[in-house]
This record gives sequence, C-alpha cells and structure tokens, in this order.
Amino acid sequence: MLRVRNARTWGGKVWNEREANVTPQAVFNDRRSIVKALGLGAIGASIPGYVQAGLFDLFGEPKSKQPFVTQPLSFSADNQFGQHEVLTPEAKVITHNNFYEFGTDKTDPFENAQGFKVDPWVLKVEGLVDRPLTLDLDDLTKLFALEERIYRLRCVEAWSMVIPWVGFPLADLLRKAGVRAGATHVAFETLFDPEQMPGQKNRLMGGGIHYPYVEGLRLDEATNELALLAVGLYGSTLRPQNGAPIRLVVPWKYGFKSIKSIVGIRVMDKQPPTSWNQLAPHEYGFYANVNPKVDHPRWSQATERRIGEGGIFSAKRIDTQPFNGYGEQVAHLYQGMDLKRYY
Ligand SMILES: Nc1nc2c(c(=O)[nH]1)N[C@H]1C(S)=C(S)[C@@H](COP(=O)(O)O)O[C@H]1N2
Ligand SMILES: [Mo]
Repeated sequence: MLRVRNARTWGGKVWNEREANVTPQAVFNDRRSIVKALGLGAIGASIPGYVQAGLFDLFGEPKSKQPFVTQPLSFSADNQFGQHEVLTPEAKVITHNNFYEFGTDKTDPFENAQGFKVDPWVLKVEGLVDRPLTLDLDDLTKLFALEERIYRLRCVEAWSMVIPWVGFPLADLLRKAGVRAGATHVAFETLFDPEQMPGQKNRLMGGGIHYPYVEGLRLDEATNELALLAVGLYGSTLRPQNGAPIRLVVPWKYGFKSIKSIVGIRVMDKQPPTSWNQLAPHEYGFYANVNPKVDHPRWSQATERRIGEGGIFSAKRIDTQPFNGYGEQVAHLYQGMDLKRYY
C-alpha cells in the first residue's frame, strides 16, 4: 500500500515524530481535570453531548477536533474467543488507524473524523436475498443480539492489536435477509461522501484508492461464525476513526478486508471487486488470509509488532500465525486451495 508519501512505511522519520507528538490520553485526562475543577463531574454519559461540546470550545480547538460522542452498549460478554489476550489500550485503538477516506497517516482518522455524521445512517442489504433490508442507525444496535468479541487484528503492514469489539455475526444479518440459492459472494461498500471524507476528494490524501471503498467475501466466509459486524468497541459505540456506525471485522484476514462505515451489503453470484486488489493486484489479493509463509512483495509477513502501551517502536515483535491464529475455525474453508496463488 506504499503508494503515497510515508503511507505504509516503517521507520519513516515523519512516522516517528507523529507518534511522539500525539498524546491524546494526556489531552483527555487534562480535559477531565479541568471539567472536575469546574465542578461538573466526570465526562461521560452524565453530561449531554452538547454540554461537552460547549466545554471543549473553552479549550480553543477547532470544531472538527471535538471528540465524537459515543454511547454505552448492552451486550453479552465474550466467553469463547480472546479472554486470554492482553488488550491493546483503548487510547491506541482509537488513535492509530487506517481509514484512508480521512487521510493516510495513522493519526489522520483521529484528527479528521471527529465531526463525522452517523445519524441519519442507512444500511441497505440487497441483491440475491428474499427480504431486502433498509436499516437505520437504531436498527444497527437493536435488531440483533450484541456480543463482545475479543479479536486479534493483523494489518497487512505487519502491526497488530487486540480489540474488544461489540457486534453481531454477519451470518445473523444474512439469515434475516434470506440468502437465495445460487448466491456465492457478499460485497460491501463504505459511504461515499466527499464533503465529509476529504480523502475521497483528494487523490493524494486518499492514497490513490478509487472510492467508495469496496470489499468482499465468499459466502461461506461471510457466514463463518467469526465474521462480525461491529457496532462498538470497549463497550461503547464505534468512533468514526474505527468505522462508525458499523464495520466488518474478519479476524483471520488482513485488516484491509475489515471495511468501515458500511452503507451497502450485496449478495451476489460472482466475486466482487475489492479496493486494494484493484489498486495493486500483485500485492493485495481477494482472499488476504493472514499467512506468515506468503510475504508481501516488499516485506516479510513472518512477524508482527503487537501494539501495546507505548509507541510503535516499543511494540513487541511476535510471530504471525496462519489465519491469525483462527485456523481451527476457518482453515477448512480453504482445503485444497493453493494459498500462495490465492493470497
Ligand atoms: N473504508 C475503509 N475501511 C477500512 C480501511 C480504509 O482505509 N477505508 N482501512 C482498513 C485497514 S488497512 C485496516 S488495518 C483496518 C483498521 O481498522 P482500525 O483502524 O479500526 O484498527 O481498517 C480497514 N478498513
Ligand atoms: Mo491494514
């Protein structure tokens, strides 16, 4: 994905500086103590969003930097996937992102997406289904039983995190829509709104991707128990930088398959085009299963940096696992396939 300045590089000087400069946790803590000093209590559900916004005006930041307001979610706890994992701190999960619609640097989504509008939202489920669906923002958190899923996220750039998502199986949605006989694939599309997403207007800022961002899965991948539609993380609704209000999470595949801010899901009878594959087909395949034995043409995929408390360069380097460690659940989907050819 090394198409633009500093994007997708390790060890670039600019990267280092940005990591050092960004201390959002400290900024938020600082705000908390000021709010406390004003006698207004802790920032949270107790203070309505518009009051918070007003307070943040006191600190002289541009409107776009006012933190997006999340809502707590009700869900059942993860008791089968990643309880043994050490979670990546929330402050990292929400500030180190890939969301090229908001810019190609890791902190761009955090910096540029806080004013993103998720209400109203419309998600359409269509194509080869018996009951096409049109879901609004409320439906996304109310129509399906929400559960927590602690998953490893392995980016194709060889960094990784452990994230406690909240969401529902993609299979539940597909069952509700009723997949018709003859369907073989599911396609996904991100919102196209260049007024809100500056990377969609400016080719350099958007990393050269042809927008809207599109992704796809084979039907048997889409209905696998691991494929999740996430509406939250760390117990609350998603922030824009993580793909609010709804995004896909396919933990056994490289992160770019986990498409954000979805407005369209289409059941099809052929393999749909996918954004990174269109941009650089020899580097990014349709399958994109995490595979330590198949290197990216420009770097090894044998190991990864697991992001923890510190910056990217203090992150521990660990071995990358086939299917990101989810082989038990998904390896059977690829039996007999040459995974070097279908990368
Ligand atoms: N629409 C859209 N979805 C996207 C991307 C993007 O640029 N645009 N980046 C992908 C990549 S490369 C990764 S690694 C993950 C990152 O998810 P996170 O920022 O929530 O950790 O989102 C994926 N989904
Ligand atoms: Mo990624």
